[in-house]
Amino acid sequence: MKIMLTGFEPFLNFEHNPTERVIQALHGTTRKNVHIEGVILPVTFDGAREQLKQKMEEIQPDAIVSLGLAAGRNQITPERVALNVQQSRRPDNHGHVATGQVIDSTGPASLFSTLPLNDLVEALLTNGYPASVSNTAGTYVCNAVMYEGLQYAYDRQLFSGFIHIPADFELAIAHGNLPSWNKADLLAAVTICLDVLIDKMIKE
Ligand code: PCA
Repeated sequence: MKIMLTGFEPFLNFEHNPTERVIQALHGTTRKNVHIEGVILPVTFDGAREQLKQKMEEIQPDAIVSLGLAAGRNQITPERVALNVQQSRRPDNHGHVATGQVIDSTGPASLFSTLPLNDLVEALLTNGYPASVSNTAGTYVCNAVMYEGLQYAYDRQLFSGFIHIPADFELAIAHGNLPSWNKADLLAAVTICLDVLIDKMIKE
């Protein structure tokens, strides 16, 4: 079995994206016979969804886990819901500003994550990591990627969803006022989430 694990390139004034480093560490690894395929997506509304679609077709994953930086959050936050809308005053990496367009005019208004959200949070807390389910993934590029992944997953009845992670120390120092974790703990927390998911996949 395969999990497609996606992260993002840097965006806005963040000089790197901690999700990229997590993906680099986990790409190509195997846990309990489940292979992790890492993919780094561009932070552009159209490009990210297009590349996700291409990679899903190419990899044919059994589950999709997407990661994004939520600068300002101090916990690992699995997201509950993706909205069928793009809206942000902050430009994407192509300078595009979204003003409330739907992502898919034929799609539902929202899609719920199919990841085992409560199990993820419980496992993180048990291991001493602050975590909670988030009820909004925003309406920037992360939400669009989550929506696209869920459309693919609903058709095929797969586990799919999005997990936001906090900034790392370097970003916090550069920014001056952000909650942050060290890189090893960000990686360990994502690995815990993958292990919870893998156990569910094996049982199914
Ligand atoms: N976080 C942004 C986009 C890329 C990322 O890592 C978001 O939360 O939408």
